[in-house]
Amino acid sequence: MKDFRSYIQYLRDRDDVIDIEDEVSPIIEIGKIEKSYNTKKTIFFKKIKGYDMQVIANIFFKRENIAEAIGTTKENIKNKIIEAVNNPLNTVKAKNAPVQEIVVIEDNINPLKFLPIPKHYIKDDGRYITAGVILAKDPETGVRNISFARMMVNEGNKINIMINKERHLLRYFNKAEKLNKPLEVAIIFGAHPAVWFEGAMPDGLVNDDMDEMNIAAALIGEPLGIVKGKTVDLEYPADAEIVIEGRMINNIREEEGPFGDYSGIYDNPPRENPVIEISAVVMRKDAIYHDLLPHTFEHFYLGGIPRETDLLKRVRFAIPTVKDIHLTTGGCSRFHAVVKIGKKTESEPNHVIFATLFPTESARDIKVVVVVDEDIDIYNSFDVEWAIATRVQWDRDIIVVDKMRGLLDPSAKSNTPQTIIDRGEILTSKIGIDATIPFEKPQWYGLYERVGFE
Ligand SMILES: Cc1cc2nc3c(=O)[nH]c(=O)nc-3n(C[C@H](O)[C@H](O)[C@H](O)COP(=O)(O)O)c2cc1C
Ligand SMILES: [Mn+2]
Repeated sequence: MKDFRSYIQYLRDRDDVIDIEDEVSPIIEIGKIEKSYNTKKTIFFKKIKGYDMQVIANIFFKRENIAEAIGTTKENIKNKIIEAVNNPLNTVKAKNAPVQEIVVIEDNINPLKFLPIPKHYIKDDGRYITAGVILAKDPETGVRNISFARMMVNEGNKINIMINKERHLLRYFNKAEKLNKPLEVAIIFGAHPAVWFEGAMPDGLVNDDMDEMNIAAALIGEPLGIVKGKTVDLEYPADAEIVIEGRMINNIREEEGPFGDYSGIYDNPPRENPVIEISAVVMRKDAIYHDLLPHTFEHFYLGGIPRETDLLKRVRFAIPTVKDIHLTTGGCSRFHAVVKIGKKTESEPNHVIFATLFPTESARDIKVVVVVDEDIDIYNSFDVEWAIATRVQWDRDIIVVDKMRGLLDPSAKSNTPQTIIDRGEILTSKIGIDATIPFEKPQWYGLYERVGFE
């Protein structure tokens, strides 16, 4: 896979793409159609009302698509990510830069004039960029970060960006503010899908001193071709579709939200968030706009698979008999973890529960950990529930832990009304379920024997 376009062609060749020929409005209509193909197809919108530009969405609607974008199989995806993090590659100056075929630099650029940025859900605060990834450099070290954040685009050249406290991007911006310098950013659409996926890597899996462009190159499997920005000191993928160049302005915060978010609820109440001032928009002549509908399986996989990888690495380090971890889509790939172990001693399930809940960015929102034996398919919710039904006694097989840190779950409690607004300490309780067969009475084993034909 060479770039974004060859990836789309690859999806087309195996009939993973549906073309929408009818004219579609970027306001609400587009989101409704995206929702209807949630787990089914990549969607190519050919005619967008009021725009010349076409739109693609839902490219990662199944796990295989992510695996193939980074040159591996669904089964090996976590190993491939760990390998890339441990063995970054590099970037090189590209020979040509299709992304800069068109360059728009003007006063008060309004991207809504040419980019069909959607309003997805009815109560969203406005029109949001959801699939652009943000490239920035650490103002002190120059290390490059790629990340996702929702960005609301108003008329004019200002964008409101929502960044949580744990984010590398916010650390960079805080450093820049201390140095009295704006933080330059490049918002990238339609780079190689491995670059897109890398943008979803959370703190802990990737540390803020690791260069994420080099990790993206390792996921692609070859050096990543880059070109220097027209108005910023940043080099972005030369084969991308569109890039918005700009800077995060010091000491300004503006109200943003509500926004229909990851967990399928509106992120409310509105909060004060940083502002990006746009300095240029560059694009291909026939650029395709890339969109993502929040609270779809694509969103879950992007958020969940890097976190599963981080958790697997950490939990297996503590308890080597751990085989795999799944963050289930029913729990938005964030709230419910299922861990498969090849249990050797009776203490392991409880150790696994505590190790999985160890409070890192990847574990922060987990509320349920189910530990199962090796015969259970952790990607099959029927099988997991069957293990719970036939192997759990609720008076002995659960652990409840109170006063842990949460964030995305609306039922989590805040200490004060202000903590909801400033995203301070939001508390949640968590449960661990040991759904493994107990060792204590070996003579019971016959009780747990599965039916079969051999
Ligand atoms: C589609 C998508 C949208 C996201 N939106 C936001 C967001 O609006 N704000 C935020 O803080 N994190 C958001 N995240 C999570 C982080 O951006 C993501 O974990 C990222 O890797 C963190 O990057 P950083 O720590 O390098 O800044 C989003 C993730 C995905 C996949
Ligand atoms: Mn990062």
